Amino acid sequence: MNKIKEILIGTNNKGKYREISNLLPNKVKIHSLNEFNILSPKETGKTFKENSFIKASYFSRKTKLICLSDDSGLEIDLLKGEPGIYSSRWSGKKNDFNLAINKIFKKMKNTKKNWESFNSARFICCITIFWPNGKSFSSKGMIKGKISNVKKGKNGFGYDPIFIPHGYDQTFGEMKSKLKMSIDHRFKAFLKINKFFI
Ligand code: ITT
Repeated sequence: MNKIKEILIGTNNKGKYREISNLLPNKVKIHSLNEFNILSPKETGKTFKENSFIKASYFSRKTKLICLSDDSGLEIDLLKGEPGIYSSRWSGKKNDFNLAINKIFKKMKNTKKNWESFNSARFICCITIFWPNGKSFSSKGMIKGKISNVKKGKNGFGYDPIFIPHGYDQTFGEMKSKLKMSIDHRFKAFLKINKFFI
C-alpha cells in the first residue's frame, strides 16, 4: 500500500483542524482549505459517515488532493440523540456555541426537572479519506460521557465545556488538550486510519 505523504484536511472548523493536524505524523505534508477558494458542500447525508464522505469526496475532487474530512457531533440520550448530525447547525449562522449549549440546557430541563440523574451522552466522529482515483475509507470513533450542568473550562471548542467523559471529573474544556486528544472520539476514529500514514 502506498502511504499517504500529502493530504488536505477538509474542514472549516479550526478546532478540528488543530486536533487532526496534531494526530497526523510530522512528515506528512498538510494542506488546509485556506489555500483554496472553495465553498463547503451541503451536508445532506443522514449519518456522520455519509456527511464525512460528502465533504472528503467534494474537496478531493475540487483540489485533486487526497482529502480527510471529519463529521462529528454530540448525541444526548435524554434528547433522543440530538443534536447529533445537527451539532454544528445548533450554533446558528454565527457558530455561537453559547447559543447551542443554552439550547441543550433548556431542552434537558424541559424534558426532565432532575435531568442530571438521567444523563448520558456521547461524542461521535466519522473520518473519511478520499483519494483522487475514487478510492475511499471511513472509520468511526466514540467516547461516552455525561453533560455538565454548568459550562466549565476554556480549552477546546464547540461543546467541550459541557462534556465530561466517563472516568474523569473534568469537562473536555477543562482538560489539557493533549489529554483530550489522546482519549476522544476523533483519536479513536484516527487509530483505525493511521495505517495509511505510518
Ligand atoms: P466542517 O464541516 O467544515 O468540518 P463543522 O463545524 O460544520 O466543520 P460538523 O458538521 O462535523 O463540522 O459539526 C460538528 C460539530 O460538533 C462541531 O461544530 C462541533 O461544535 C461539535 N464537535 C465535534 N467534535 C467536537 C469536539 O471534539 N469537541 C467539541 N465539540 C465538537
